[in-house]
Amino acid sequence: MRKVITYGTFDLLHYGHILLFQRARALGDHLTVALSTDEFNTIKGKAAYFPYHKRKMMLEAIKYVDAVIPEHCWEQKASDISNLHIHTFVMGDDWKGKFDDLKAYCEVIYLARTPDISTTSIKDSLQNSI
Ligand code: C2G
Repeated sequence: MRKVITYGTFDLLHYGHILLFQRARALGDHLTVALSTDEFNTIKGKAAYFPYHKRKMMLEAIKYVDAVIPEHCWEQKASDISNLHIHTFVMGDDWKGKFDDLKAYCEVIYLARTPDISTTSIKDSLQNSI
């Protein structure tokens, strides 16, 4: 079984996230999403609108997602890849080059971000519509 993994906060789930999952899943037979915990989001300087358990529940409802694990820190990727026998690590290309060190463990693929949509743009447009 060819396993794929990707990492992120996935707050205010939108079609850009879904298109990432769809393309990542198509690279193998199984997709694991490592979902940033609320505590790790604080380290990332992000405050998710939805708490971890709600973001997890939504991801688990997506047909392209086979498993959701917590992302507690930046440094867990190599051990996740080894422990879960991952073949391919995928991120959107805003991260291009940032995780090339993982090529020692698995295939590393950066997929083009979906243009014109982001959690931040959703928050900003809602803020401006008040
Ligand atoms: N993404 C995308 N297209 C968009 C928006 C996001 O392809 N329009 C992708 C991003 O490139 C990323 C993933 O969706 O690969 C998740 O994005 P975020 O939830 O913003 O995650 P991020 O804060 O980048 O956290 O250790 C890695 C970090 O956890 C990544």
